[in-house]
Amino acid sequence: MDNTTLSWPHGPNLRDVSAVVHYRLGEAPHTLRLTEPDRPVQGPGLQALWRREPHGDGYHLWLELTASGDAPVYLETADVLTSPAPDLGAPPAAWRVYQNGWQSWSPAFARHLEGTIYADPGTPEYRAAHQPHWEPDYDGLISSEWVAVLFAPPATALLLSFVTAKDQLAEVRLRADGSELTARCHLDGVPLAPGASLRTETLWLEAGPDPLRLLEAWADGIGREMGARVPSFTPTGWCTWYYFYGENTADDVLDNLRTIADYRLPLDVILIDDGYQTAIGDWFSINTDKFPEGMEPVAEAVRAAGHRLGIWTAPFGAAATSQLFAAHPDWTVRDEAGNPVVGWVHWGVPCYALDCTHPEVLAWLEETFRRMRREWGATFFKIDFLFAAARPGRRYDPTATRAQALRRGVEAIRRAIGDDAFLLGCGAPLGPCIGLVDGMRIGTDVDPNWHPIFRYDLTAASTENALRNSITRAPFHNRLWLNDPDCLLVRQRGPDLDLVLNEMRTLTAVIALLGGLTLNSDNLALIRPGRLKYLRQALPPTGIAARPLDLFEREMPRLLLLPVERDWGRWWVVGAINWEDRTVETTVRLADLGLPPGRYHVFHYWRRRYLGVTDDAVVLRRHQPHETAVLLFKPVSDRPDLLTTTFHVCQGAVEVADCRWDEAHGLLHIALEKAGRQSGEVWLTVPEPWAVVEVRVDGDRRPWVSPAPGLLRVGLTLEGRAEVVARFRRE
Ligand code: 9PG
Repeated sequence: MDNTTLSWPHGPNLRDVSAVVHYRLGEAPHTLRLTEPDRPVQGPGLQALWRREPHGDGYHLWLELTASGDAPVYLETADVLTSPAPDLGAPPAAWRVYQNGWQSWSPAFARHLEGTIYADPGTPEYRAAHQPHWEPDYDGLISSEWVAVLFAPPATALLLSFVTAKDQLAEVRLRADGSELTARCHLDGVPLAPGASLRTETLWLEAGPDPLRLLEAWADGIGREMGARVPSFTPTGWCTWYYFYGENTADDVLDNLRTIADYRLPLDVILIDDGYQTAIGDWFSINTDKFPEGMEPVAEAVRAAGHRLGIWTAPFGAAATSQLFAAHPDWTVRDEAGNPVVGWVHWGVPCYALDCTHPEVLAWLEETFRRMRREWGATFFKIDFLFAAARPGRRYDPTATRAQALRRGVEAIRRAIGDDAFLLGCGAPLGPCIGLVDGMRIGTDVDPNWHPIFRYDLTAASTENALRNSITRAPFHNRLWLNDPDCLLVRQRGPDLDLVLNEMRTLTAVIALLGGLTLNSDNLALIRPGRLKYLRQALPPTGIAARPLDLFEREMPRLLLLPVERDWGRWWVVGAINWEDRTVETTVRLADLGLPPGRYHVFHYWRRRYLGVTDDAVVLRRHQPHETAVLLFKPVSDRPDLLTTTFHVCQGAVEVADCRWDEAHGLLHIALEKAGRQSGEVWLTVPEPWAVVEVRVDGDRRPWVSPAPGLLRVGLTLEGRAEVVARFRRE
């Protein structure tokens, strides 16, 4: 093997691999190309070393750069790998490329190089928010942030991924015509002083037959390298945004707080989202039309009711109309002409990007968050529009990259809130936040509509867009942080919600199967109480994400699998999603699920229907538009056993504390445990020669029904704990 080929025993091969550094010395642009690892190459004023180490079955690659002259060099980009597209045994047109978006709301999915749903709205706003490296040569370029997986069916996959992300933004670029594959670190023109050295982020290159496993391995790897924070407890809560959209008053919050108590809803965090402040940046200037007595009494009530107080901010912005900007016009990132750089336009108001390399900005950030914790008792912080801190421009510290500037800002917030507060990133560039945030929004906003009002923008608020990213980024959960799929809406259809029952159940099911943060955002004070049963079926989160099995087959994955294993049993919960606007027939095969061969009971959760036993496949003849069929697969047992409960979408994963079979006495003991109050059913399978004698709930005999031979069902109201004991005899 010569130095410019990277290969794996069973393929693929990367030929003509080199590394390239673009930099300036004075005004003159220079390009340095390296074709051999571990041999220094000298350019005008810059020495470069391309490093390669074996890692797993693959490689780690990075560059070490040293300013070797007597003047600083200005570093633009460092390609730790560039080559023609590799030979994956199939032409690029047949490939699926996992394309990860830049920030929380940016699209992520395994893009089909031909016939894709990907659309680039091409507007300046879209570029500012989603295309951090946009340049005029973007046509025909696929750019993926930090990680890409190239997959040629049936079984050739190549992972190109950065396993460090603190110092430089990094992307994998692929030309759709196959002419170029590049893994690039962005150095943003920072100066390297004479004698100084710098290293790029580390690229991990790996190949294998299973692209989903490679993506999961990357998430494990970068999480480990960057010290990901993965709390063991997954937050639940209620958020003001998706009903009130900022118009909520203090009384609205207090009404919802009371309703949560009255209905005994197991929701912890009360998140006061956007709208309480008079302007972005003026976080202690409370809008007294909405909060007449300020934030304190509301905060006090939230805490007194035993909830965690959550506060939304967009900490790296200063509205053009804010007191903050008026007082500190010098705190913003500047463009070449010296004008403040707009981070984003917030509901019509331009917000300038704060310069997080400025010591006064960092001190102000710390003071702001310390005060929120101290004065309001907030312990949950949703920090939004974080990409503003990484907007291109001039900064106080000219040696800081965009990634470093962003990270310094988030670090200041983490210092201020303490280690025990929950920090939720939103609108956040993903890589530099790893190790600092506890949770991360990984998709666009949910919305009362299924389809976005403006189609062809995969980041437009809509239930469909939010769910897509939550599914395609499911492998990040518990590896980079806890995923936040955005809020669950269960209110009845009407002027405030356009989701039909199947769509609302899909939102509920997917959020429940993905096991991440679970916040409701209805006006609970007005909701029809009957709708709360859906919310309860998603609570609490399991903490574990289902795997999107067909991630690399479909741009909108349809198949989620959550394996559950307890010492008293093992089962699989499947979410089969119909994204089509029409009824389809769907076949779910055991082989596609990777289940061990055997016979399985199948339960159709939302329809509360037992589908019988299969050793092969389940066919859903009328899989309705936007319906998620939640199917339970439970191995057939030769003695009475628990089939399922209807208290949670994951069917036993959270509410069944124990399940014991006492063969000698023919007794099945089931201990149920769940916060709140909820009615539901427990379903049991009763194989021959057993027959049920009686069922008791907390000692009292209960009626039961047999919906099919060999099956029985008992209804009960679960308040905290219940014990179900069924007695059987041999016939
Ligand atoms: C508050 C909201 C909520 C929501 C966040 C974020 O104009 N835009 O492109 C745009 C994108 C996202 C967005 C608002 C506007 O939503 O995701 O949960 O906190 O801010 O303003």
